Amino acid sequence: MSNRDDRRQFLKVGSIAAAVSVAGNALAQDAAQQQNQPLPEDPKAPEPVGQPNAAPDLPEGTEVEAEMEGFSRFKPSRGNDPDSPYYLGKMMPGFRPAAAGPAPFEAPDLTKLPWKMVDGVKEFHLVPQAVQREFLPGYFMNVYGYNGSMPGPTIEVNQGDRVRIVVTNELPEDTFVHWHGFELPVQYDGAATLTQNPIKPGGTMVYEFDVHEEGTFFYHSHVAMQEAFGQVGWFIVHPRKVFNPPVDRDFGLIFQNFHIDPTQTVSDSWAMDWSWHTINGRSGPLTTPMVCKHGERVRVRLLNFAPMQHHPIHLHGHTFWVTGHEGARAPSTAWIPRNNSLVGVAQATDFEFIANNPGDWIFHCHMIHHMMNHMVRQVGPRIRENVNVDRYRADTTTRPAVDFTRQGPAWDTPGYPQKMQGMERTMAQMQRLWQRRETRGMRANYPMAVKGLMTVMRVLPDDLYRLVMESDQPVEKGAVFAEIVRRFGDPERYQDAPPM
Ligand SMILES: [Cu+2]
Repeated sequence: MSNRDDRRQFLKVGSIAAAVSVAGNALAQDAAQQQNQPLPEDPKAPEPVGQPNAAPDLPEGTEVEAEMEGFSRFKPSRGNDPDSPYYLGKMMPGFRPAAAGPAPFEAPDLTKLPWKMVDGVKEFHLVPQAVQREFLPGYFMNVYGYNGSMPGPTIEVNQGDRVRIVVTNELPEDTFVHWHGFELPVQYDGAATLTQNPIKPGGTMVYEFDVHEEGTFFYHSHVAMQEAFGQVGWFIVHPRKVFNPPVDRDFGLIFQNFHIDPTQTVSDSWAMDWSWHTINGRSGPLTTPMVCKHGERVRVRLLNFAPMQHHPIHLHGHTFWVTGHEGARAPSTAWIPRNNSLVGVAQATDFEFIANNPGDWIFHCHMIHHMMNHMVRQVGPRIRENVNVDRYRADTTTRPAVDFTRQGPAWDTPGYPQKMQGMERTMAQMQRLWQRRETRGMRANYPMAVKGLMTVMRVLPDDLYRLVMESDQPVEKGAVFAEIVRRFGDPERYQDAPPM
């Protein structure tokens, strides 16, 4: 039996389990045993990893089902009826029971702001300051942030908490902090001198309020130029009652744009054009992938904190539900299924989906100019001395040949205003990309694909998730990808990645 026939067999078993309301686990295990077949061989493919041939399975002791009304959490599927609550997995719960509380919020590449309980109040210390942020390996930019980070560290609280945020200004100029979206006493709104006096350099202000809301909020400076320099951070409020259906993962991504001229490290906030793009303060491929398990329910909260650019946000290989915005959780009757959703400036959107399609899926802004850095006319050959693009455009027959060996001066493709070839990276910079656990087993040339406002959602079968995220076993580049092709794709058409 081929790998695909095995899967069909498994999924058939899964649907019977759902139909007769039997806990799917025992049947799924039977299916896993049936699947224990030899794999097609590919001499170039990395060795099998994890538990080769492992079939998708429900975790031990779970009460959730593998399939509901024609929608499977283990394979791409739509469901039988758009009016069903389980169409496209709309109300399908994750593995994590609601009783376990909300899934911890995770913003890749950002830390959380610590707090201590003082007289029944959660007290945070927030320090606006000039910081250096490594956008790409070796590219350190001078930006504004909080507590050494840009964006600032995440404030994470529960609905009903009272919070006290002690803000001590280490910027060389006045600042204000606005708690975006909170219905709080006006004196703490941080709306510059409309509501308070400036926090002077070295000065401190205490903000204190009850949080009766729940949802996706953020804090930011209320000085426009400081916002353009990066002063923003998450302020996540978990609901008293876990949102239904519960999720297993709760990721957060802050999208920002900066105009930083070549050889400069400081953003030009006057520019109407933007040359550097960051997700949680990193540009692709330094954006750290989000990693989840096959079959989980995943939430991604996405904040657009660009000065003036909107972002059509696209996830490959899945269809997500838009379950809320920065205002509030939307009632499920208002959810919309999409695979691309526009997030405007200072808006946040919550996406939820069942990760039913294993693989490394790109998650990105679909604006062409945001898919790589320096997609602007101020950068590249056009502004270099004695270089005029028009001479290449005038006559295509005499256009100099492109040097695809990538050596010598002709390496700069004539006629292209940008360095379309990608960025040159040193071995140390490449190692920086691969040092992250989250990238283990991805294709060797994945960094060429992930640029600007791009990151990756990795959907890994349980055994591969444990291999990548929890074990110290070495994992060859491409091994996890190859294994997923073996199990879920067409191994006979497997393509090996050239080593970088
Ligand atoms: Cu964009």
